[in-house]
Amino acid sequence: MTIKRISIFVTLILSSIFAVFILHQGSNILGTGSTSQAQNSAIHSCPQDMVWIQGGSFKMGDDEHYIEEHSAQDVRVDGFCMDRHEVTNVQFAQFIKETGYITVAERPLSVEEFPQLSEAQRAPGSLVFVQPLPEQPVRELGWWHWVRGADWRHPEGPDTNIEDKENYPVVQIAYEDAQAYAEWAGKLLPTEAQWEFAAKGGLKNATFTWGNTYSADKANTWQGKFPFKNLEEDGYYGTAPVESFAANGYGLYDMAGNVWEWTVDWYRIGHHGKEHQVNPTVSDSSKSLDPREPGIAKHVIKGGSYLCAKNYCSRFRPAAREAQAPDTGTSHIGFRLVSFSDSGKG
Ligand SMILES: [Ca+2]
Ligand SMILES: [Ca+2]
Repeated sequence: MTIKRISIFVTLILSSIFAVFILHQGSNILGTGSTSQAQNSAIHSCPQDMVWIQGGSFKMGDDEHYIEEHSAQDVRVDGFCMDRHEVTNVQFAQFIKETGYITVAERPLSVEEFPQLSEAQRAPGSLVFVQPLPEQPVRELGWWHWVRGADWRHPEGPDTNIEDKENYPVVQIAYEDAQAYAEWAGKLLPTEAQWEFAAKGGLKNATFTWGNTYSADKANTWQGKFPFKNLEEDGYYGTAPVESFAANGYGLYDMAGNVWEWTVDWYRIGHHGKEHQVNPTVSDSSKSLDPREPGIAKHVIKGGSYLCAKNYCSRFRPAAREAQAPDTGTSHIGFRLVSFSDSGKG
């Protein structure tokens, strides 16, 4: 395992330090309804399975939750098309079929870069969530296991597969894998601002994509005490097929939970400096700073996943964010794309 790939452990350990979850009340619906959204998508000729997100001003970030979301800033984004759902296994398989692309998790570590490691230690693999037994003492983040042979076709390890999971979100995707797919599809990874604006679905001052009250019926998250007890009240232990839960006000599915989603933005704590910007983004990797691992530039991921519980990593909110090293895919990170034209592949 590389130092970078190890970084997820430290990231997730320290993220729990900020695990304070405060619900607040009050919301206003500002956005258009689903009918006008569909009309907008037609007017703007979004590619198949994408919806037009009419841009606008919004409050990016949240002053009432984790510190990395502070301070909320007034920003604006221009309109764009966005994938209605997370990129699925069947979509990713088409990309692989046409290009022969080999994902990061499928590649052995290079001898040149890691001469100190044995051939076995350089074998391809990725990080997989393994639920500890209730009676089993477990250190923080001890539920993440490096598994040889884990990749997008074998999300939990070599003995698993994606048979009959065509419409599940693809996982074990490193940042460059998502970028390669985007290039093939003629689309782009979203900025954090685009993603967050879209996730809100037109709701102003709402905690979640659907309102202010948590509900297991609204998104694929984790109910019960993480990591020991998954009550599956939402019907899913792990990932769910895309569009298993209701869309938000913009017609986008799983903008909360299911799998985390990559953005192009480099990660910093907070939103300082974005005030009144149009289409803000952090595009300079040298500006990336995760205080928990200051030597590693990381991208922002959004939306939380099926592993996010109210007692741990409650980041199934539009404003929530986390840092992820570009070379590290896991069993709960995927992506979706944006576009500014109708030329992208469906
Ligand atoms: Ca679940
Ligand atoms: Ca998601």
